[in-house]
Amino acid sequence: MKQCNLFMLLLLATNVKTVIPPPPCPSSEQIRNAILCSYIIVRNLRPLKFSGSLNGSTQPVEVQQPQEQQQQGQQEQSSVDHTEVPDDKLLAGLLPSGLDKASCLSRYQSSMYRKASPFKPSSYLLSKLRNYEELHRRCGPGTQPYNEALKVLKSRHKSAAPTECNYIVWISYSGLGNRILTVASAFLYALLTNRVLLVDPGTDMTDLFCEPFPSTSWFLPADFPLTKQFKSFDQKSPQCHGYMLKNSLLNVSMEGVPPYLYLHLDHDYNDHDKLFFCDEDQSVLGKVPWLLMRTDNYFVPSLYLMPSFAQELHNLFPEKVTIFHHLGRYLFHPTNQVWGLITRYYNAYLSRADERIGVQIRTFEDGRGPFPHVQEQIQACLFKEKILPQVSKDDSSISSSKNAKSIAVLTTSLTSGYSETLRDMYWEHPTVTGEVVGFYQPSHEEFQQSHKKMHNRKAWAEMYLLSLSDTLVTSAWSTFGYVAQGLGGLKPWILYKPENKKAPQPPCGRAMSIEPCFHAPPFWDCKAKRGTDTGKIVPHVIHCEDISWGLKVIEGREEL
Ligand SMILES: Nc1nc2c(ncn2[C@@H]2O[C@H](COP(=O)(O)OP(=O)(O)OP(=O)(O)O)[C@@H](O)[C@H]2O)c(=O)[nH]1
Ligand SMILES: [Mg+2]
Repeated sequence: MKQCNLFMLLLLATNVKTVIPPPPCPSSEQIRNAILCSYIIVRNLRPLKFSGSLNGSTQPVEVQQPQEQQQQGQQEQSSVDHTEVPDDKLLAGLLPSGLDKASCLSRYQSSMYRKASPFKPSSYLLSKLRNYEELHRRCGPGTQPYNEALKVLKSRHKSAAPTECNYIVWISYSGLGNRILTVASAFLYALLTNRVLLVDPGTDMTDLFCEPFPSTSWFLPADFPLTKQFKSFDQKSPQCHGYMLKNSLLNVSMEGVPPYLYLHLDHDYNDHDKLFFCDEDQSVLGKVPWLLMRTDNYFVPSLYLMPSFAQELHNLFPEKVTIFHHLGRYLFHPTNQVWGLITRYYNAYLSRADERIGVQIRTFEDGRGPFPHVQEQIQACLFKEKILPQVSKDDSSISSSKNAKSIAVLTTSLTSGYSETLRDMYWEHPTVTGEVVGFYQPSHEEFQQSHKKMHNRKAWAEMYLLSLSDTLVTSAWSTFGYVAQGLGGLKPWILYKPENKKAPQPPCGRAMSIEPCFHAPPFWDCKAKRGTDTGKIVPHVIHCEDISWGLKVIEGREEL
């Protein structure tokens, strides 16, 4: 009980105004049946936006060609005006060679648009990725081990025979930013547990992303026997991991394991679902051939708190903050349609500027923007942090020379009002320093429309374009912004979430690291079997800047 009170105090001290009080603490004999003091946050009560197709009819589209020609193809002659084009197509060895160029131009052209990353992947990560590619080739769809594992899945026996290859199936779900972060989390989990990641294509995953692994597919085949059930899986499903634990249908000492389990790691998950993050439960999960995961969370920070994974994570990512940065650049290559959106926009509006500033504006207010307090906040941040030059009141005194430094500001937002106001300000008044500032916003979609192909293509293109900035400003709580900062390796200025329709003070603050925030982590000490503040266990996993109860990875000072 004391722990609960302590934790309650802690959360109150974090200035979270909209938490629902925790359930009463369980007595000690309830041990694994309850986890103390977890909180359902109000953000989690917002309606879910489901974007995946569950009719099982989507076919993987991209077929890998066996060997690429190493010569520079015609289509690689980009008009990008970069004098410093880094000749590092494989991103310091992160990308495998041998994938077809023409069917996925972005993969080997990204280095023409991005500055070389200041972070180098470790040689251990590179060898782990090459081994994973080999595993995926050996066990991927259509292979003998895959067909054998399917037989085990279909047998529906209570106790599954061990399979040569084990799988983690990612179920398509949630907004695009969330999907990118959760695929990366599931892939890291696959690396750590020697599983093969298969991606449910949903309605549009094949339209947005190229195949990342050579000579195989990461997309779940259309005839996968459980696809039609994805939609109905929930916390009450008999195959749900948390449900089985709650009803004592699964434990460490059990001889047999089921052929598949559904992992409910969605923001509304309960204390039993959260036991996924305990080593003891992982030892049971390790024996299950098929794991099907639905999540809208970047759950990597909590993997760091698990002794069984911590050392391996440290070996893979000696620079701890680079997990999503490296995995994101490795996995997510825009398809040619999306790459066209990115490169045409970049070449037309951004490439010639001396400096590129990305401003991502995402509001979580009721009603449509633009909101005056958000406009005020954006301007306050841009000027206070000297991200943009001030404008002069004296319109006649300063005129820009032809060779003045040019700044291109790329804004992304569902509404157009914010950037229009800024653009007008810089048209009507000169800057005090003589620089010229242009504002560009690729789209204003008004509201999320995840069922539309072009809407999602634009969202992906905009996240990518933001990641090409020199300086980045993002909005608190937004996974859209996290993707841009992670891919770009940029520590953004975060526009804090306004409360009560007032511009917050300060308006923004610098992120501690380029890693995304895990919005709904568990607060449970698996070993002591009691509630704990998981943001205080190790120096490199702490609470996020934008969500006080969230967790994120920072560099931290102490080594493992
Ligand atoms: N094109 C475009 N779409 C946006 C923008 N902001 C939000 N959206 C749409 O709304 C979705 C929001 O989901 P996410 O990508 O997860 O972004 P988020 O900011 O974390 O928003 P929530 O998940 O709803 O909390 C995006 O995927 C897009 O479909 C924007 O600036 N440009
Ligand atoms: Mg999101």
